[in-house]
Amino acid sequence: MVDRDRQTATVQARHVTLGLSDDDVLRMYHTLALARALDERMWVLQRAGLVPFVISGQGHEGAQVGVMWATDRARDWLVPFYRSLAACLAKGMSARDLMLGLFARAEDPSSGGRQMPAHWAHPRLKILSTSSPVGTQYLHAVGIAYAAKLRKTGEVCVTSVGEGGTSQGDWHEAMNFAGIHKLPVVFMVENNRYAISVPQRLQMAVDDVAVRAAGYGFPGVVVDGSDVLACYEAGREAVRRARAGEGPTLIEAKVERLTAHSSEDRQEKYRPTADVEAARSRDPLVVFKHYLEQVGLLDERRYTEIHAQIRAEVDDATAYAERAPWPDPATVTRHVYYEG
Ligand SMILES: Cc1ncc(C[n+]2csc(CCOP(=O)(O)OP(=O)(O)O)c2C)c(N)n1
Repeated sequence: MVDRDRQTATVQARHVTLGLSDDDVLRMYHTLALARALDERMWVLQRAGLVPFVISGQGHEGAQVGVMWATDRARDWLVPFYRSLAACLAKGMSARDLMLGLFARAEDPSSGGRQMPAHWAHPRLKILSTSSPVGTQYLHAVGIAYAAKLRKTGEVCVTSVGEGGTSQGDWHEAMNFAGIHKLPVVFMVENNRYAISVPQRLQMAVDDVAVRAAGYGFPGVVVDGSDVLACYEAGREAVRRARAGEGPTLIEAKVERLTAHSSEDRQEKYRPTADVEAARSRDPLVVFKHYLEQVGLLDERRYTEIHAQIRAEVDDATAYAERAPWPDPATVTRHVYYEG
């Protein structure tokens, strides 16, 4: 009993030591679990033929929520990529916002239903629209961070990419420029070891993407992406450095891709079953749930309550988006061709 109490106290010290309240970690859990539930619903909708395409953030939620929690979510910027569903939720997008994008409805804040699903954006929440070529978001983020520095706004910009995207020239250019100018940007790499079917060893000759940061003159850290608190801690230090004018940090979160690359992919064709099963044991949602249980913040009653709430939120978002009006075909060229 004494040992158990001691163990509980040590574990509890973790989020408290990090300066997070009980309410903070419960809200973080809610965000992770909501992201997962929305993502799972999206697959069901796709398989039912109601939406065209899904690309998943399952397995990446811990890294995204951890790092986003370390930002000033009203003041700072996010330049997401297609797996950033949980980061967008953490930044303030709603379940309805995300579903409206999937159903390509006029009210979709990302693009008014004009972009592919998972091209998240929300101008009012300072979430920038993304392009489809992987890695380009790093350049956009650097542009925002450069503007913030010139204008002395104190804003920080967070962006993220998969490890495969770090092979792109854009990625290296962004890293170089940000290092030279000590820009207030937090670079994340969500390393799930696969770029569609290509394993990491065929994408790069190093084990950790993070080591490359040294070549651009700023720190790179590796963090366990299944541990939301470790990601928060890394994010907090990166945001502190950025805000203090010390420049960028590269956070490489080792995450798992719990699904196929997208709804167009069958990972059984190239990924050993044992690998997929091992990935499940590093599911950030399960790891975080276990932590909250250990510190006495989550019991069966509260778990049921949270998940019932989430279920209702996902049902509402689905029904709302499905009923929402389509964009007017007469506006199909808006934001595509000059209209002046
Ligand atoms: C420049 C470019 N090349 C190829 C593609 C096709 N593509 C889309 S996602 C992807 C894999 C990217 O892998 P990674 O960056 O590791 O991210 P992950 O999907 O694993 O999260 C590829 C090759 C693209 N969108 N853009």
